[in-house]
Amino acid sequence: MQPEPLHRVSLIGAPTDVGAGTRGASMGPEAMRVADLQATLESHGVEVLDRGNLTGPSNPWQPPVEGYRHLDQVVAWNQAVHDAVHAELAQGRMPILLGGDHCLAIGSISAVARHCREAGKRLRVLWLDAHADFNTSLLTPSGNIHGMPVACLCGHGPQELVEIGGHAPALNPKWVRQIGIRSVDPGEKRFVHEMGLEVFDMRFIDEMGMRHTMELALATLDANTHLHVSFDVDFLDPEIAPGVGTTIPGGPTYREAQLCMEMIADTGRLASLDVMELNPALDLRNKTAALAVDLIESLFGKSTLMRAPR
Ligand SMILES: [Mn+2]
Repeated sequence: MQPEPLHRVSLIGAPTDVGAGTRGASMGPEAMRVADLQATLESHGVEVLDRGNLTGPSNPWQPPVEGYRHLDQVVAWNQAVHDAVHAELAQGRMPILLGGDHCLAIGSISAVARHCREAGKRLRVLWLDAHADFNTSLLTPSGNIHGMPVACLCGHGPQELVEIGGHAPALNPKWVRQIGIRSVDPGEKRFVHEMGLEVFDMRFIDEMGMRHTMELALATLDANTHLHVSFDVDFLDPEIAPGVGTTIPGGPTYREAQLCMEMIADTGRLASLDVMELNPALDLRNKTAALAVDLIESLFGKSTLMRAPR
C-alpha cells in the first residue's frame, strides 16, 4: 500500500509582470518547472498536481494613471489568482503560486484569508522580501503595484484590489510578519510604523540572528493556524540570487535562508506558498530558480543537517 502523502500540493503558474517595473517575471513559472520543482517535491513524499498556467491580459507597458500602472490588468490577474488559489484550498490542497510579480499576492493572500474565515482558522502570513511592499499611490514614486500588495491587503489601495475576496480588509496587520526587509521608501516607512506591522529587517537579523528572528516570527502558532509564506526571491542576497528585477544588497545568505525555511518546516503549519519575482531574463543559467527549488525543498522538510525523522 502506498503511504498517505504528507502534503497534497497544487502548482499554479501566473505568468505576468503587469505589476513590476522590469519585464521578465512573467517567465518565472516555466523557469521553476525547468528547475524540476515537481519531481523534487515528489521525491520528498509530496503529491503534486501541476495545474498549468493561468491566463490574463498582456503587459501594455504604460505610465501610471492616477498613481497606478496597469490597474485593470492587475485586477484581472489577481481575480484569476484569487479564484484558483481558493479552489485548491477548498479541496483541501496546498496551493503553490508560481509568479509572476508580487502584486499577485493580493489575489493569493485574499483567497487564503477567505478560506481561513470560512474554515474558522487563524492566519499568520510570513512575508519574506527585501521590500515592505506597503506603498500606496500617494507614497509610491513609480506606480508599480508590486510595491503595494501588503497595503492593499490591509485595506489601503484601489477599491477593486482591496475588495478582491469580498471582505475588506482581507488582512489585519497583526497577522503579518515581514522578514529580510532592507529597502523601504521614506513615506512607506512612516506608514508601516503607523499601521503597526511587525518587521524583522536586516539590522534585526544581523543583531539577533536568523534563529531568534524566526522564533519570534513563528511564536504563538497553534494547531488551528494556517501559515502562509509569501516568498519574494529578492529576499535573498543578490550574490546568490541574481535573477530578480530589484536586487538589493545585504540580504540573507544561503545558510540563513535555509535556516529560515527549515524552521518554518519544523512548525508543520505551512498551508500555502507564493514564490514571486523570479526573473529568468536577469538570471544566470537558471541558478536563481534552482536555488528557489532548493529552498522550497527545505520548506517541505529536507534538512541539510542530519536529524532524526519526526
Ligand atoms: Mn515583494
